[in-house]
Amino acid sequence: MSNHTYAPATVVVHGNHPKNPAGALAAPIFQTSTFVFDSAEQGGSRFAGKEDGFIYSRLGNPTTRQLEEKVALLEGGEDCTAFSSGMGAISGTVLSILRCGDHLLADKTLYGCTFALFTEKLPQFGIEVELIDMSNLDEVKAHVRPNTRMVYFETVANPSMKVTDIAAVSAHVHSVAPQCLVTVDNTFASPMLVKPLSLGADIVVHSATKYLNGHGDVIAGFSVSRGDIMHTIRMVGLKDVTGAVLGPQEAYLILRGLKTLKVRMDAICQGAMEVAKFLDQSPRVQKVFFPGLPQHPDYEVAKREMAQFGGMIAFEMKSFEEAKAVLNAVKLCALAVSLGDCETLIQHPASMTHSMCTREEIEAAGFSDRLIRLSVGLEDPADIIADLQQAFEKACR
Ligand code: LCS
Repeated sequence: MSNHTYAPATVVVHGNHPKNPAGALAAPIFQTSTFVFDSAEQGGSRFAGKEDGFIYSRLGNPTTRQLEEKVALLEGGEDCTAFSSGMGAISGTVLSILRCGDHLLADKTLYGCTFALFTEKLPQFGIEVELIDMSNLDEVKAHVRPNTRMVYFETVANPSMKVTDIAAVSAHVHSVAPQCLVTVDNTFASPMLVKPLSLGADIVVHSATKYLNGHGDVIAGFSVSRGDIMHTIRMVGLKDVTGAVLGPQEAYLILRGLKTLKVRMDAICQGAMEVAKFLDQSPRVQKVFFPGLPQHPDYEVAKREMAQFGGMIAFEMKSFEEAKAVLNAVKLCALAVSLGDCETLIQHPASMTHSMCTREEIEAAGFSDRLIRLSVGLEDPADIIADLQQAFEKACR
């Protein structure tokens, strides 16, 4: 039994078997900003990194630490740093690594705020940002340069559902630019479906607001990587640059939510497949973007690299007006941004999550103002389908 490796369904429940004070089964919430030292020498040693132990909750907290260790295990990384949002994790990660004069090669389809950070803010720091289609390996080969310090993309891109071949991109990037860190936003897939580090990526970032917490009541993020990279991200990106620290209450809620990640993802993926098939055969829908449908351009990559196809679906109506009318006609689906919750959420990327992008940027990212995005929840799929059906009938006359 000693070499036995636990399956993901077990890891989400047990993590690395922390022994809680007083034998508590659930993680205690260490609601404290600071930690009392036994002596001046001990305080000095902790600051000098010569002695393990907590100092101040911006640098680490036992509840948050238990969560970080569980997420590191789930993603197969040496260490993890928790942040108070996904954007905290992304900005903390890139600003820890990139310097003036570096080249960042990123996919052109990204969550809207990541897109804004990369295209508006990073260039102000002298970082050269280039956007390409990362799912096209020839484009990757043509654009990686000796000074490319980071390659960045989303496992399943928000909102076009493009799937990038993590293994192929990582292998090529490392062969021509060994110092380059391949960074993957694994929010849409979660470690239940893909482990980017095991496919060759260097850093994984997450909005834990989504599937990892899973209950729509927390904003949080993670960065996961090797120990040395993580040390830099924690001591620079978290401690000094963003200060975007996750509080212990939120850490507790995510520890609780994570316990059901495997069963939630299984049910959500199964439901999403049924909903995608319904959308695919609906005469009201022009095009369905779901990597689990064989006509999806990245179906083969998704089959190879993903355990299941995920819970996110996008679909295009015939006009912007029809898309808007559908959003106003749904009754069960909640008209809200975010994703990965128990409730099915529906939103309009062009005017909501990606409203900071110009029409040209939206087109380049592979979608339009006719696109609706659906985060399939845990309801009975037949009820989600019935809701969409009645909304189509009302909206498309
Ligand atoms: N990465 C991805 C892929 C995301 O979709 C989001 C948020 C973030 C990072 C940022 O995470 P946050 O700071 O919000 O925790 N995506 C959202 C979305 O599609 N709708 O609302 C938020």
